[in-house]
Amino acid sequence: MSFVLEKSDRKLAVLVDPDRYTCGSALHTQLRSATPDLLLLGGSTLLQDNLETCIADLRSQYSGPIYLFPGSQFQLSPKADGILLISLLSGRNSDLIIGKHVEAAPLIKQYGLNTLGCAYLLVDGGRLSSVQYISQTLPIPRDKPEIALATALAAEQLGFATIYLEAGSGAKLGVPLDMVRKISAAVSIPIIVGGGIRSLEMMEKYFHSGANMLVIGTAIEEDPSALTEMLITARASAKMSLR
Ligand code: 1GP
Repeated sequence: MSFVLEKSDRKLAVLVDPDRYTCGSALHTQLRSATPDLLLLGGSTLLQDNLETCIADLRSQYSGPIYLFPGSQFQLSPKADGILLISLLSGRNSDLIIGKHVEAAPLIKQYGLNTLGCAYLLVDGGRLSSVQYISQTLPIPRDKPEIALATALAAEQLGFATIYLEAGSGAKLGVPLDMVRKISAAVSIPIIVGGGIRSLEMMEKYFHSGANMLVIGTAIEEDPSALTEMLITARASAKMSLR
């Protein structure tokens, strides 16, 4: 099952970190009645070899697409529907812009995974993030929307399918709204925003600023029942955007 994101969409993806996921947990139960548009699976590190167990467990409850969101080339599986193929375009670590992708490409092809090419822009989220530490790259400063905008324009010109504005999991401060607004207005490819999104109000503001999909991990990990209200907010924002 492939996943498509359009510029008119207002979707919600839930990020599941395999290291922090327990089979049959509250989130597993919650997914039976609350169906996000996409499940993303991955993390900056992978301490346990349980990727496939997680996919099987999630799939028993969830009928939507499950995409890998890999922190490394070790987080690949033929059991997923696809892969969010991120290129860390805000950094200058060539391995994470194209190197790892070349290493993984034959396996992705062999596994028959759907791919969604994504320019990944790390933005300062007010604290040192795992992505920043592991990738050894500098995030885009919060008060420099022009750098984020120029990088987003380059991503569009290079032919990326989507742009992911990432403040880092557990960010103190999410991606600035003004940055989302400026980029969304300037590019015609869809925008994904994630990192530090914890409230319905914040979700609404991001959607209103032009985000096409929000990725939420920590808040749902801490309280899986929050997913129901978050989905209602996403669906309401989708209806508003169509008006
Ligand atoms: C991280 O954007 C995601 O890649 C999710 O962040 O865990 O803060 O929701 P949170």
